[in-house]
Amino acid sequence: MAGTSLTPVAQAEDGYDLWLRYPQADAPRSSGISAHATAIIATGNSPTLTIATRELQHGIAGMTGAKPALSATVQQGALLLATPASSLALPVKTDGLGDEGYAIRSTMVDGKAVTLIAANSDIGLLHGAYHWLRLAQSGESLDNLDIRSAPKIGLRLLNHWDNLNGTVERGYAGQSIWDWWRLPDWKGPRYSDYARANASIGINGTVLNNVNAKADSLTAPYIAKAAALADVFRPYGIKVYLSVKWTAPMELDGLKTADPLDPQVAAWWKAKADEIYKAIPDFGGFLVKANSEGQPGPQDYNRTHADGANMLASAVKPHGGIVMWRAFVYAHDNPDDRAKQAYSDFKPLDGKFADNVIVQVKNGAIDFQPREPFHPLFGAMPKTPLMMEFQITKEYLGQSTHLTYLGPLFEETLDADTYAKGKGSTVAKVIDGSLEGHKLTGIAGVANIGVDRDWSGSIFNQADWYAFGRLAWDTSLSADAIAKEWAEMTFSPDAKVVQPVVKMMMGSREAAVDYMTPLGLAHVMDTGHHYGPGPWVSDLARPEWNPVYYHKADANGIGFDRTKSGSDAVGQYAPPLAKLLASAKTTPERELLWFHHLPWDYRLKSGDNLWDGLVRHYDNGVRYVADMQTTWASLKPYVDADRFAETEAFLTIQHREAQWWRDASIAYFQSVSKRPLPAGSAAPAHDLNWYKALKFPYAPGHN
Ligand code: BDP
Repeated sequence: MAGTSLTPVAQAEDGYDLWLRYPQADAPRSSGISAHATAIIATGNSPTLTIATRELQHGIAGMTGAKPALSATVQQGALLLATPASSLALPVKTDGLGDEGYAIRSTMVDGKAVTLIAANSDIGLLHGAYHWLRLAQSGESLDNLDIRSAPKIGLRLLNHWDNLNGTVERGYAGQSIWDWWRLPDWKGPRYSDYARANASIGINGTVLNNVNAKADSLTAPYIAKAAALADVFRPYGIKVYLSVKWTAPMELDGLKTADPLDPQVAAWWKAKADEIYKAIPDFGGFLVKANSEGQPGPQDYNRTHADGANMLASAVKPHGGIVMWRAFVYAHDNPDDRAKQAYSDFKPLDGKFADNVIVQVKNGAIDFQPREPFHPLFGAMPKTPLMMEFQITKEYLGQSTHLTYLGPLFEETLDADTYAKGKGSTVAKVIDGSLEGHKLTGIAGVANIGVDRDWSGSIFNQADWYAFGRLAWDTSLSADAIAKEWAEMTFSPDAKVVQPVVKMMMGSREAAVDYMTPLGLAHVMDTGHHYGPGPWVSDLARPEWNPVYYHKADANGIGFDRTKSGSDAVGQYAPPLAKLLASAKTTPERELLWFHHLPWDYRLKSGDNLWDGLVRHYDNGVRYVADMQTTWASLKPYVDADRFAETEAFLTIQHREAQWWRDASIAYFQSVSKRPLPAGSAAPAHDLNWYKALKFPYAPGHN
């Protein structure tokens, strides 16, 4: 947008509208939008089409001040939504668009110039409508459109770690949006607003309850509650799924065992699946956390994960359901490197899973750290569909207040090369099924949604939800392009706002890596709540719960040796990659200490020794946050007062906490390395004991 006289928005913005704000556009843009939406024509009739046309009318009315009429006949300049089932001769082929994709083209229909949104289904039309609105909101040209878009990944899901009592595990945006208590009778407006936001970015399913599941969610009253939500979500193209507790047959109906090979157990699950599908005919299926962090599972009966998954899979199979079986496992009695355990458990099961099972793998082998190398299971189970699990909620990345845009983290993992079938075997190709020809494909994001008015705990956290959805739809999008779209819709298409905002966002995750876990460090946060630093912690029951297990810092050096001389986790990667990672010199520096234990005077590419370089990373992280504060302050004239003030306050918190992370980490590592700080680096504000004494018994998100 050319405009130089952007006026601040007068009305208060509380973030509830997310990226679907549709504010009044300036004069040239608004008339451009009107010219391409003289009327809206939908050739068909369904709840989904009603949503699509209503959304278009609402959006266009917001941006132009005039609501386009619905019309039954094609007219010049109209927006026309049609499937091949309509009586019109469509000048656009819908082959290859699947059930959810769409085409948008500026074309002639019945002799009139129109913008045609074409799809094979009404859901495809809804997605197309949102795409058109995105263009309009971001100030893109609406002339000469010729767009085709279809998702490569089939299941694009949110995972809610929401508990039946309304709390959200690792949730930093308030209580759960599911009002289980008053469901199914009361279905508040949040539910359709939630579905609308998800549909606008292509998310097509949601797992309603925590992976640390209660059996109660499978009782009749709770099935009815889930069914009520499914009814709201259905016209938006969103299915519901449930997390299940392995021992539910014992807890709910007194079975003596939960052994997956016991016929009574299998019969129980079959009857339960039948009951669920009666209430929710398009129910998606089950998500399972088994034999992990104290959850029961088939291994308790000396059965494998495949035995367990396949038994559940056969229960949902007649209904077209699927099972998502999580690979997030590590056992207290296994002395092996925690980063190796999921691979060791699952790799031997490749080829043993039923065809409606998909194994859900976290992006990294430990646990959603600020940075982790991609999980070695990607590319290592060619016969098994694998789905990605990202964490959108920022358990380890500043929780609700830090501005740490996750787009670059998602992109880095999706673009990582597994070398499974030679160069270019990216993680994205593993999960979209193209590498091994799998049809069942998926990606999940642990939701960052709660009842906070702004849904996600901060305005900028909304960008992480947005980026997850956009990348799930199209893994080839760049984090940068997504940030730009988001900023245009969330604030304004004016480059004066967009450029600095995108710049802040794009470096923000790297800054958090710098002030929390530079150079490949991981898992150095304080216990339980995972809020703030605790690299000194060494007294927890299980070795792999302790930060000292992960950084292994001592007087000589720091880092986890995962090469042959250490745990040989490197050997779990494909040979060409394993070879690179075997040597510190050919390991990307950003993952250095993840794979190598190195002396403090190891020389980094910058010329600094490891100790000095480490300290400089901490300093850089803090400095980046200070720079974001300066940038944000300069945007005051262009951002509405409420959203400006919130972000300003949160950046102040982030700066204080970045400094705390830096100071506490340096105080601790210096107590071990006994080295002086490099020139220009300030001493921590307090001594180590001061940091160790900090306690946060009421930090949110912690069970
Ligand atoms: C960890 C969380 C824990 C989750 C677990 C999981 O700290 O709350 O239950 O992952 O993914 O990140 O199962």
